[in-house]
Amino acid sequence: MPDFKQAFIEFAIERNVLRFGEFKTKSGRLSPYFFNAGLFNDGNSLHKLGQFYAQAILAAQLPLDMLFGPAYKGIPLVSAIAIALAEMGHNYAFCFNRKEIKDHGEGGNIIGAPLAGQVLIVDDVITAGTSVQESVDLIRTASATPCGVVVALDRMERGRHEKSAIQDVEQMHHIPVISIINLDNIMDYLVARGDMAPDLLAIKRYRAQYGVA
Ligand code: OMP
Repeated sequence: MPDFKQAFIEFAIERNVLRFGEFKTKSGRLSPYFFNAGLFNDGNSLHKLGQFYAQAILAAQLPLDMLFGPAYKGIPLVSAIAIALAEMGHNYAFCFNRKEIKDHGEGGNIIGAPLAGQVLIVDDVITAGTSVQESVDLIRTASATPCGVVVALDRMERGRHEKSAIQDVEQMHHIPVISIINLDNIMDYLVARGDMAPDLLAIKRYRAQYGVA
């Protein structure tokens, strides 16, 4: 596993973002682990988080003009990522949407740079893949082109059908999904640690039910 992935897992555990136990996911699955990106909730954490995303984005070498962060969770994410990319010498425009319709002032539901060219969507986690559609629609409505999705964690689970949620997104929208880490990386980490066998076993069981290869 590349060093930055291991460092990211350790960082997420240290911040209580990645936890093991019993949790219910948005799609109703009972999961033995959960990744709560909202707990990267201080300046240092957000700074580091942006840097990890930026590394994953640069490593993927996507044809990219700008970044889009869907409200609400995508808003601090896209801001932190844009700053981290700029620190690394890549100054991209970014924007985010508002959920409420606004009919006065500047109007519109996009704040920041106008959506144009190849747009990378920023999100936290993909489980069953239900939340990407809205962003793709917003980008296409503005005559821009979604060029990919970047998430912190790919849980490597089935979507609505037999395929993985990520395969669904890739095939429906013809865009790649990249992640800082995936479930394989978390399992490799648990194996290497050796002191979390019950959690590893629970994840293996969960994966047999909901996972994809
Ligand atoms: P899907 O829209 O089903 O792909 O689920 C993704 C969303 O689930 C995320 O945006 C979170 O709101 C939430 N989630 C997590 O944040 N972390 C997890 O580990 C699992 C979930 C989830 O509920 O599936």
